[in-house]
Amino acid sequence: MGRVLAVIIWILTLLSVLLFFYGKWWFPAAISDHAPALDRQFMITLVVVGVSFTAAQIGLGWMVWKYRDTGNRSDRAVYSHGSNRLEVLWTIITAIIFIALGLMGQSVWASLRLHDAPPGSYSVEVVAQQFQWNFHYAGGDNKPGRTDPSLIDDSALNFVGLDPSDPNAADDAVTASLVIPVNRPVELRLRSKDVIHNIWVPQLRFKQDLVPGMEIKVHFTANKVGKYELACAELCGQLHYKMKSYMLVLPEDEIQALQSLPQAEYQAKVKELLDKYPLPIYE
Ligand SMILES: [Cu+2]
Repeated sequence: MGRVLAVIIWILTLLSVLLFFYGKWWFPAAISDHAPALDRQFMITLVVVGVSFTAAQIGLGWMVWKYRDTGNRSDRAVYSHGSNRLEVLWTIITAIIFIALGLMGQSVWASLRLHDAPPGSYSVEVVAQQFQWNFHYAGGDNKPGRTDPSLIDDSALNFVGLDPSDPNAADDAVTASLVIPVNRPVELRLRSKDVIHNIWVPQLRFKQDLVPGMEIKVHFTANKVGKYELACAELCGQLHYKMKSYMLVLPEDEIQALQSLPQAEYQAKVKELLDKYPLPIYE
């Protein structure tokens, strides 16, 4: 029985490792400037963890094989205290590996979150709520209108609390889809009206919480025109599944044309563009 169990453990290990080489259900093709660095880091982590996993499972199978019940009554089990020296050694090795992986990955993470967005970035305010996304654009003047939480009125469709008396607000638009230019840094100012939400576009290799009471600034550059699915990746309530939207990455001239439109036409144009661009095909 011991031998059979050992062989099953080894076969299961081999099959689970092979699944990673099979390549299906893997990441969709990336569309952001930081994605190659992030994917490289992910691959290094996967290889390190994969090698440790395989080694641990081979060792487990070997133990099951070696110490199986041979029917020999004199073969009694003995209690072992283990080896303190070995335990200290593998704890230190594990700590070094994980701290090193963390240090290697932090530069990409920090470049998107801790540094200011480059000048000339396209800025969008993102206001999440149960259960919809609101994307607030500054319009042709590039100055977002003043917002005030006390002016938020969902029944009047003022989801972000835009102040109509502010002249900068006159050309602003708020839509349920994220529309950004291609090959230009984009800054998102992330806020939430109620609970923690999370903005995620798999192709961007980008995922970030939106936390009530905080304005979190992040920035990235998308480099491929198209339509992509955008989801809330934080279980935020009963209708969490409804927080699905789209991100449109547009050529600069389409963005400029869009920016000059008043709110109602802006909405209609975004709808038209959403129909124009197909979703990427997942292999
Ligand atoms: Cu949500």
